[in-house]
Amino acid sequence: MLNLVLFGPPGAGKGTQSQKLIEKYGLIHLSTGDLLRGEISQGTELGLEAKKLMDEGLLVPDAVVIGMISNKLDANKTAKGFIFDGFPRTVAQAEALDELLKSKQSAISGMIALQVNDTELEHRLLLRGKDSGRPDDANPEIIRKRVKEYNDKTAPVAGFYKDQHKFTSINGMGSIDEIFAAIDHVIASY
Ligand code: B4P
Repeated sequence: MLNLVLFGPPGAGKGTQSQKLIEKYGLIHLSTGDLLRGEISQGTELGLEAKKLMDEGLLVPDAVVIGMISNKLDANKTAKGFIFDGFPRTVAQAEALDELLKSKQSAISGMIALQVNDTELEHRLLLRGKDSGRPDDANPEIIRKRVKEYNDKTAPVAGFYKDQHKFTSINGMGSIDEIFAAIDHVIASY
């Protein structure tokens, strides 16, 4: 199985590159951001709780996202592999993912990190906020809070995969196709 973790700060292009990877490799896309927004749009209790945190630029509790991913893995037992987009976002989530995959005789193939500077991140997210309707994209203060959450809680997840020799970093600035070519090159090395 090809199991990829796409990593990077908010707006780094994880969702954008995931779409291209799905087309090429036929993997199942698991975006915890999309799953949470799905819960919000259905008005579930989980969605109502998550919305308060997401609108403020904060992470939702580990147990919530780990439960969602576990359900999705169970629902896709015959998949060729998965793209984990926006998950794991804490070391506790990374440990839980390893355990979940191990129980299915599988493992992460590698983490690919997209490096983008803070000015470009803010620019991309504010641009998307103009028509996405996402409250967390509309306000520079919330965007900065999301980047801070990333630096405080998510950046250490890179170390978890470095220790397993599964970490590769690429330049996330440039055209979408250039970045995809760099990701593809990494996948070819697995
Ligand atoms: P996510 O939905 O994961 O979103 P993201 O980090 O904002 O975006 P991504 O990196 O996917 O950027 P995209 O490709 O869309 O998270 C939202 C929130 O959900 C979090 O803040 C948190 O509250 C919660 N959450 C999600 N997962 C969680 C977890 N595991 N644990 C706890 N909480 C969790 O690109 C952004 C923009 O840039 C787009 O407009 C795109 O068109 C543009 N773009 C992309 N590539 C470009 C390029 N090369 N050049 C120019 N623009 C580009």
